[in-house]
Amino acid sequence: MFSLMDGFLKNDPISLQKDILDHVEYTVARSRFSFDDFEAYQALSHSVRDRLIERWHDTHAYFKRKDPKRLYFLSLEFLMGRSLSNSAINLGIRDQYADALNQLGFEFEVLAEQEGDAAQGNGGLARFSACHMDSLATMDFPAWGYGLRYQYGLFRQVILDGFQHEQPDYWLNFGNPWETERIPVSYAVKFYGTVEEKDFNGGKCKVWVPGETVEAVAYDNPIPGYGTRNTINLRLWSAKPSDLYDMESYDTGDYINAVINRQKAETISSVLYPDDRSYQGKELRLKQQYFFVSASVQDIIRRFKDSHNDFNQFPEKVALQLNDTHPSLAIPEVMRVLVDEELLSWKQAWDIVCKIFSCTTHTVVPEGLEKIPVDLLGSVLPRHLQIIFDINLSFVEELKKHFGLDFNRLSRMSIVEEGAVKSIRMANLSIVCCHTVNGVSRVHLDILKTKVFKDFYELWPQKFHYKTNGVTQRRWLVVSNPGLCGLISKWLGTDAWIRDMDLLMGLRDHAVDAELQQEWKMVRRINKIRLAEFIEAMTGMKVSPDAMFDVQIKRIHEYKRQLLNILGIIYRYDCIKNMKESDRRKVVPRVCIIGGKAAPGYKMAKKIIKLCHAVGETINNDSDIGDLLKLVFIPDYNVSVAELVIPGSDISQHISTAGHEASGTGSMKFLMNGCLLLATADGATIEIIEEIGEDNMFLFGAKVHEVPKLREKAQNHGMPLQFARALKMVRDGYFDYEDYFKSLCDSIEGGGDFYLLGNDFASYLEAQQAAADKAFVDQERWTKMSILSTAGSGRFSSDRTVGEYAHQTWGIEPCRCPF
Ligand code: 26M
Repeated sequence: MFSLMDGFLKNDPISLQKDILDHVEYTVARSRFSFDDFEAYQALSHSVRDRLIERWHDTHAYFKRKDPKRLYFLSLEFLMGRSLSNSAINLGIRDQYADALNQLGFEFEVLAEQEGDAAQGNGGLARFSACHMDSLATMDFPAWGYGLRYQYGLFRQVILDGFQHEQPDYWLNFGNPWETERIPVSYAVKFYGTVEEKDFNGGKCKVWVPGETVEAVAYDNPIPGYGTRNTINLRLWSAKPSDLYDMESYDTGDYINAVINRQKAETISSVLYPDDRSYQGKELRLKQQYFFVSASVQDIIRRFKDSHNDFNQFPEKVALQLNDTHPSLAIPEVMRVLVDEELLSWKQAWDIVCKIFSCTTHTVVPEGLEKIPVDLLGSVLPRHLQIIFDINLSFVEELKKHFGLDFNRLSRMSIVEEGAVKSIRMANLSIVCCHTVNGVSRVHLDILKTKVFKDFYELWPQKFHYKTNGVTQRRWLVVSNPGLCGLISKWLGTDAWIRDMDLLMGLRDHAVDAELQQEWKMVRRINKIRLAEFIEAMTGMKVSPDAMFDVQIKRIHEYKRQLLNILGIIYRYDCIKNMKESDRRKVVPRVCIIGGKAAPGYKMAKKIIKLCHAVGETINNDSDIGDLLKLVFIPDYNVSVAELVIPGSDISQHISTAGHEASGTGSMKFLMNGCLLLATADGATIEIIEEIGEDNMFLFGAKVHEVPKLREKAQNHGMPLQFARALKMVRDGYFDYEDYFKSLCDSIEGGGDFYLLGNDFASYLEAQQAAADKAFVDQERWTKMSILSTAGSGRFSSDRTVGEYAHQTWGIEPCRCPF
């Protein structure tokens, strides 16, 4: 007897083959006797997608029946990367697909390479969203993700003559098999216009008469959990012209212009803003924020009203998580809908708002906090500005009661910033309205409490918490490093660690086992060979897998100190050049690998990229140096590049000036993959040290509490000699472009060395030479450190982070759909 609960699709190789061929013929519209790798990829992903859809329907039917409290995760950025391998693995049918494909003459891995990255985000914050979606699904939490469906993702980086150029990422060009357009799920989103007061029920009510209306259409992306049937939804909104739009132009007969104007609505979801604070206060960015927030809030309230009729139950059924302040307009939007449309009293609505919102902040510096000019907000969202003013009015009254007439404090804490440009402080709005504000590492919370949000901490200490970031081992080990993954499961005797990372601790018992060490080295070497091949394909450079692969991949930023790395490389180059032949033989050969994008408007970051190329050009072509030192810049760093580079790295650098990296998550991916860390005690690294011990990594540099004093000293003291020498080579044009690099050098020498490169240089070199070079020569010790790194990485799974959020912040429980 056939049962609906079985699902319709079978997963044996014959059924999978038939399924793929059907998609070749009917979805891709190619002959099943003749199709290429890309067409095979398309057919394969549609076949996987069918299976996702089944589980997704079952999951949502189950959630609807059980009606648990749901979490809604709102983020302007999701950096998902590729979906094929991840989905097939999470569904538990990757190997069956590989078999089926083999018989058709294709290789799963080759087809997986055909997929482009979904790069709907910038960096850490956006990967945070992606990892959290994977963990939420895997841990059976009833959750939804909401975001914006950009037509152009993060720009592509193209390097010409060593300079970064940006090109648009038109990622939808070849179609996106992972999404489903939901034409019926669409909402009108209003902008501009005026707010009118109308008589209502013997009182007054506000009516917003918009000047523009845009339609938000849902695109759903299934997110499968690992080892569970649960498959949750990431709903991204796309802007379409509204039917209500611009009727006047039609009436006046200007048909062509009316149609052209309609198309302008689509620009709202056209492009992702690169992470650059100078973009603050831009109208399009504000419209993007409100567009996705308004559609999401309407959708959430519609779903609630489907099965409830009393808004007092709203906080028992709904938790809204704001990823940084970017979606914080959701707060006045919920107030507006509840008061103006659902006709709740202000007090009722406010009580609800105070119970449902929580946020995570990813920022360390106060200058990084988002502000929106009052004039702009008042023009684009006139009703929301009123609501924010009203919230602020009550808040300032509360402040006066608490602190008395301390005007300095009041003006610092007010949601409205007075000044040349009167602005709304989105962080203040979030703190006032959220029940919980989370930092992303322990030291980050300290910085929030003592610096960035000190005033707020003194008022509401109970609101401030931290959940140290984590990353998902499904993508960062299972998908990207199958070799190591198999080895871990073999030695632990189980693959249960894929859902319970603490089990990795079991590897500690085998860290010095000669057999494991041998196998570990072998797997790592294969990954290095794969990376060397990739480097050759991308840059034309041949590098030897015998050398130490020393990697720094992340966004280019002054505080992340890629410049410290490059100056260290220059120093090493200079040393090797001046060495006697007998000493050269003792040098550990190194391949230094740097990758990362600079925000298009960030001049210093772009100069750092050029410097990296200029130094590489000199070193790589110096016959005195040969294979002893190479410097490679990997262009267009993204998620899938990271998946390839991380497993093949020996050492990775996380060398931000202490107190500047809120958490850092790249380090966690390297750690899981058994790559040793060369790092400062900043962000989450401080907690990594506690897990694996100082002996198993290369730690250097000033500590967080030492930085302020050292900064004063840096103004007055000279640089260490080796540092001055490396810098002088840049200044004097050893690598050419001396005029172009002048401001880079000045930022250190003339500018007070804000990021303390000079101060940390000596201990950086020591960590590189005395520790890393020495340890690498002793491969037994190195491999032990590598195994202990993986063994100690369990705490940095996003499963742990999400579990903490669920329990401590959101108040949600797992809701596991039966298989
Ligand atoms: C701002 C204005 C206009 C356009 C874009 C932005 C913007 C976009 C992204 C600003 C910041 C953005 O991301 C910040 C970020 O990624 N922060 C990082 O978050 C990680 C996850 O918590 C942390 O590990 C990093 O330490 C933190 O730098």
